[in-house]
Amino acid sequence: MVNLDKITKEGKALFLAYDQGMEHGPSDFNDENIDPNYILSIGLEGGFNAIIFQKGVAEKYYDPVLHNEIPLIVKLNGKTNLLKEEPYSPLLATVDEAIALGASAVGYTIYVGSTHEAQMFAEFAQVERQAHAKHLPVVVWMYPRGKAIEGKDKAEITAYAARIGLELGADVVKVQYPGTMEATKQVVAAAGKTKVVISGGEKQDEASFLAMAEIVMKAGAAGLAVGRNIWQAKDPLGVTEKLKKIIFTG
Ligand code: FBP
Repeated sequence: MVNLDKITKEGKALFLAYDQGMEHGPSDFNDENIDPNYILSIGLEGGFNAIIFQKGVAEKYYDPVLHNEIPLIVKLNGKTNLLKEEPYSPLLATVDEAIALGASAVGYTIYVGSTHEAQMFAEFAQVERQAHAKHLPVVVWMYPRGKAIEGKDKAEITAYAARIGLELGADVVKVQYPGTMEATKQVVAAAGKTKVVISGGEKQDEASFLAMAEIVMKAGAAGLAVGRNIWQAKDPLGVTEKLKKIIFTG
């Protein structure tokens, strides 16, 4: 098994996600958080276990020497939210490019249930093979999407998605909050030895966001990978401190 020490602390993790510039566009940003340097400063001061960038942002902003206290996860695929067809997120960067940028892990999104699922499985399999050959951990975003998912039970389909992460060889599976503690327990059980991190989702009020974090940690998740609920917050470091208490000290 690949060593996850660089991107976890005692088996737990808090990642700072910042690939929304591609996924959602600048509508997610304000004058401050549009600047990747602002996100890096939150990542460093907040003591996050890793920061998630697309290749282009990593290339221009992440300096492996200057920023060595915050490990980098390079997101290898991505897409916009402009096309409304069945989602496909193509591979945009290689494992070797991520390593050259100083990555401590790589990330890839699979839209489970999309008509393009098979293509994403095949691409991910390559990524997993190449990353593991170089002892690099692999984080997979498992997001059920597309017509085939309509009407499916959220808890069940999220657990299914998490299980696929295990079956495909991911070290960490990132899923959206399935809605309840029971559902999160099912997700964690399905993922087995693959660690589960829950994504933050759209910005919500701090109390509800932290309540969700408590539920998922009690259900056995390894942590969270959060973007908007941190860097859209008025006091990102304040939320981070509270979140770290929940994740690391319980
Ligand atoms: P947030 O915490 O901001 O939700 O980020 C998590 C994340 O998975 C990002 O890595 C990604 O850009 C985004 O959510 C994808 O969101 P969507 O649900 O719109 O596909």
